[in-house]
Amino acid sequence: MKIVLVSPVSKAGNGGFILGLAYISAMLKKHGYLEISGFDLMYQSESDFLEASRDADIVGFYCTTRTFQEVRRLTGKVKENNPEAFVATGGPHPTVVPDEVIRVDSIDMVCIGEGEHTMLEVVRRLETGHRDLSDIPGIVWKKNGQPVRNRPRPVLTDLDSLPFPDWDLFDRSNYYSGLATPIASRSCPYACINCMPALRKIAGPYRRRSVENVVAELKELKKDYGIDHVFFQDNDISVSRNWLNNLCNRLIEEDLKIRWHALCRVNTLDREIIKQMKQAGCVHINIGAESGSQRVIELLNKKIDLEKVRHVVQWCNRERLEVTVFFMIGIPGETLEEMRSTIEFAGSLKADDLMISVAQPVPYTNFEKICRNNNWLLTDDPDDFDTPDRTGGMKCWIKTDQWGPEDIQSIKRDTRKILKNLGYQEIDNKFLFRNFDSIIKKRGWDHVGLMAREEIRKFSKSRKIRDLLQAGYFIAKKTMLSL
Ligand code: B12
Ligand code: SF4
Repeated sequence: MKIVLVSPVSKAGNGGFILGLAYISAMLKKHGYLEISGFDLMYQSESDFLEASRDADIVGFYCTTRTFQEVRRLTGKVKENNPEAFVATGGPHPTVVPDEVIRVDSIDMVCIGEGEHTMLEVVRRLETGHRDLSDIPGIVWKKNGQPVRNRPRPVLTDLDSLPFPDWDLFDRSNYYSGLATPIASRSCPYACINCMPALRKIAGPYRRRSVENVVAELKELKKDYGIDHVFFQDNDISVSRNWLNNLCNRLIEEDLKIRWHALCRVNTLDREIIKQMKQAGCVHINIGAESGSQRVIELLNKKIDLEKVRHVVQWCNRERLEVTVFFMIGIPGETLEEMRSTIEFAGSLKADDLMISVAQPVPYTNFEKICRNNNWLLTDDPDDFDTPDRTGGMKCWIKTDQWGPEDIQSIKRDTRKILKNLGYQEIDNKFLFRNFDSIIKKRGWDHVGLMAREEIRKFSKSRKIRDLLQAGYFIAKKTMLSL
């Protein structure tokens, strides 16, 4: 069976190694299906992909809400060239709205949720020459042109039973060399309104791999790919302090000399675990504070304490562990005064960098529901979200009774002024670095040089003028900050 797996690009561009497809590829290869090629259209050309699909038996698309229009267009092209190809889709968008996705003429099947076992069963069936998929759980497919929804697939409870992702699926030279992006868990047990229930629908209930399984993957990455830097893709690596503690202990014992980054929630962190993370090779954590007002944190159902955010930043500074803190403004129910207090709180922290974004009404979240019920949404097109405005920042897409996009724009202008006065420097109109020196002190110049080199390499591979211009801008900013 010739199988092509592809990730299309959205208007705003994509990033990162597509883990979902790499997991599917690993499962298929484990069972003897070796003729698999992967295309990440952020870096690989559409014509090469279409050429490879010409004689493919199966073409599988990774699809997010933002890439759905591209998936629609490209599935059409695949069928035009190769009407016999079986076109499957999966990922966040098909999982949330399978019935909408299956309506596309050129799509034969939608996978709901995890795809490793589903895809294996589908490939095995198609190999026999039969196209009746009635008994395969977790899909919506077309029987004589009509959509049929099969029974749901039970969620995978033992993540350790999966093979490690296929790191050779995409041309690795397109991503940061020496860096890998594994994931130790799926989903998240919390229920913040800006994220849930969409995430639970997409990723299922929270599950994680065993420490031993994660360590085994890291060892393999080091041995087979020379990886010395890992960025965990988990929504939150610190859900269980105990698990994190065990991971750190094992990494210290193994002395793998792998530096790592991770996203954490502050509620489970303390001084001891931060110290241990540093000893275990952790160089950077991202934490979400979201607001400088405890009342707004309650509105978000974030379940953290603002004072804890301050402590975590202090502990990280003491351990020389880089820390980025995420904030949002423009939350339904928030006052303009509270947005200003967020800026003040952010500025008062001694974090290495801050990311202050405009909250976005992501589809199928409670946040979106509140806005919809109050008629506060200014767009119905999710493609608008996160799309940079003329200044490169994010736009506000809601108008409540108290404030709207103009007010947010004016707060954004004030934010830049306030933080720049406090010594923050801006990069890519997004991140505000308190003091780039602090990062250099914590990591060393070689890292900054590496970041710039990798950026040039990554963008120079792209054939799009827009990407090259963006790269020029990005590199200039980075260089300015590092000199
Ligand atoms: C890591 C991550 C990233 C990484 C890497 C993304 C990537 N392309 O892999 C980075 C940081 C780059 C990133 C960026 C973005 N992300 Co993101 N990201 C995640 C995160 C935390 C984990 C994804 C993951 O790797 N999961 C593990 C793998 C194994 O699961 P999976 O990808 O879902 O794949 C499985 C199934 O979906 C299915 N499947 C997937 N593809 C296919 C294809 C076929 C044919 C089949 C049969 C099955 C199948 O099988 C896979 C294996 O079980 C998720 C949240 C989550 N799920 O926990 C958000 C998430 C996917 N991201 C999201 C968003 C919005 C974005 C951004 C748009 C954010 C932004 N503002 O720029 C960008 C877009 C980038 C892109 N390429 O799409 C949303 C998507 C929402 C939606 N409805 O589309 C999510 C769900 C988060 C959320 N809170 O809503 N992201
Ligand atoms: S915002 Fe983060 S902590 Fe909250 S539910 Fe989503 S992933 Fe979990």
